[in-house]
Amino acid sequence: MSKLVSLAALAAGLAVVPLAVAPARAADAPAVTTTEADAFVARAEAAYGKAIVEQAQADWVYQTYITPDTEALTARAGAAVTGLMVSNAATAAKFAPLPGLSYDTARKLARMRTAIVLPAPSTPGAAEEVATLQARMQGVYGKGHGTLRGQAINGSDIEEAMGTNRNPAELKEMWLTWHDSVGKPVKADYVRMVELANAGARELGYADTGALWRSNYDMTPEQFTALTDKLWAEVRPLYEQLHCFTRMKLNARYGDAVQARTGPIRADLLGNMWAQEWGNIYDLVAPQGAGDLGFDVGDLLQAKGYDQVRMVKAGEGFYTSIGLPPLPATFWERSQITKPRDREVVCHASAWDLDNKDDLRIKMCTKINGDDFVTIHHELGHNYYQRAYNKQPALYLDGANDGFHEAIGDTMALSITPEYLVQIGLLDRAQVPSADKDIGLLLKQAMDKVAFLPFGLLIDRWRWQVFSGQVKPADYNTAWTAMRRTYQGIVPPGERAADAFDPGAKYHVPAVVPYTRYFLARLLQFQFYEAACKQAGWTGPLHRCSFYGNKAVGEKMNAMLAMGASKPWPDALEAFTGTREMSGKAMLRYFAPLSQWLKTQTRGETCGW
Ligand code: X8Z
Ligand code: ZN
Repeated sequence: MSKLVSLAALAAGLAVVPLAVAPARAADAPAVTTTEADAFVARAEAAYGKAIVEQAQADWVYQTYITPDTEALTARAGAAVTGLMVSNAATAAKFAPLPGLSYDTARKLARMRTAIVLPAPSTPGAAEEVATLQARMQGVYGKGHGTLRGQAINGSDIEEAMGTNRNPAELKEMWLTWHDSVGKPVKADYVRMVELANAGARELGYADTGALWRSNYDMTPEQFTALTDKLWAEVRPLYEQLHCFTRMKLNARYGDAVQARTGPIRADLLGNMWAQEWGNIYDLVAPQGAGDLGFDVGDLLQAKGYDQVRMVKAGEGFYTSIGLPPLPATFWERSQITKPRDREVVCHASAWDLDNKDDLRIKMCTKINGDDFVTIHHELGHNYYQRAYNKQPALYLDGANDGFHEAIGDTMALSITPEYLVQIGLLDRAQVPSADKDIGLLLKQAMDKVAFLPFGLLIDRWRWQVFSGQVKPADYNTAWTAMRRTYQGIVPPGERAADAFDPGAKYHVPAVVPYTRYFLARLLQFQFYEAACKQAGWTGPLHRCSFYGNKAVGEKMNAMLAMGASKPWPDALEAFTGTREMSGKAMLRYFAPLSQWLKTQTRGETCGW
């Protein structure tokens, strides 16, 4: 046997060499053993577990108290994690092709390479620069304002106002001022971030950062792109029906001068700053008779005197009803549930586990409305996932894939049926909509769930092209606007300046959070929900099913969650649903009656755009 060369120096991050993806070992490559691989993984994993806790602590303080100092602290912690991950990834690539590796060592080596969101090249200072750019962009977003009737309005208030305001001139003002004041200022930082991240991704053997992101799904990046194409093709016809119907109703409400009967929809009329979910304008599209649901969750919460903490308690109540333990006392002491009045924070909702054990928290600027009631369930889904896998080793402290992580809370929220609202005392039994209101209930859900699909897809489609260089900085905004039109069939409410950077006005772009996860989650949540309802023995219309209180479902769900990222995601999917395929079919089954109905409603319309 040839001389064995220890890779300890590499593992410690002292040397990083550019590598091809999973390179075949050259004949003259230094010999390494599986024992060394095991030892490297153990060391790397311990260092990683420690670094992510330090980063989470710094980032929590930053996001709940934005100052120049906390920005510097989080950037420093972020740079340390990036440096460590990039160096580990480079070393992992050397070990990866070694024959005879144990299952876990091989999987952890692979994860060390693929589970990096924002890489940096190994040049001195690069990790610091990337982390600084990310923190600064996120801060600009967090502190962002638009205007309404000429008055400054902050991010969480403008988000709410976009849902309730029905004045086209004011909606346009809010849309344009938000996009101009939040998006535009981060463009230069974004361009630089792309440059550095790509240099980092290339050192690791990936074509660009987009390919790196697509590599984290237990398949090749090309297979993943094809999978998202397949999924979108399944659900796209349903989206087009909903678009057609909604446009018809907006035209009837606002007239041709504001919204034409054909072509794309004006982006600010859909009840959401990004036109990503349209449930807030349900009142504008509700069908006569069948459409009056007789209640609104936000109104119910207000009427019963709920405050924000009580809303979160109700969310926790769903999880405990299916047999999961209550949240720890520290959750209530340490979470940010309402917007602090005396400092700048990142209001965009998120869920945290500060110690990778049980220091679970959410960070929200909760409003007492139906949207945030759903968001609470969404965030707690992250927390219960984190808790379920907290016995896993550090490199498996993650969802089966990122779409799973985003889908769990939404699966629970699909159980917020009228009957469930009666059970928790929010709705009177006499107010439960009768079966002839089913179309209305489905349409309300579709306005949120179906409307979201192309948005969930296009953010990363745009970023994939940006990272690959197919879209150059000078064309960032025109490409974005073109994709918004192609996928969603929407247009900005006014001219966009040459230096506009509209993608920067959506949280996940400046914060550099991949977004395809939400597209996957939109489909997965219907797979999980359908499976849960089946396990619960539900035989009625799917959208009326609530698995509230069902401990068997809770146990089976938690078993899937407890796997963390230890197995390829099809194993986790199979454990709960019995299938290994992600699919849009469950969602289509849920909305099948609505799809039929939309067809009759839009007969004679020129659908499409
Ligand atoms: O960002 C989120 C969560 C935090 S992971 C509130 N969501 C996406 C968004 O708001 O754009 C949930 C739905 C989609
Ligand atoms: Zn989430």
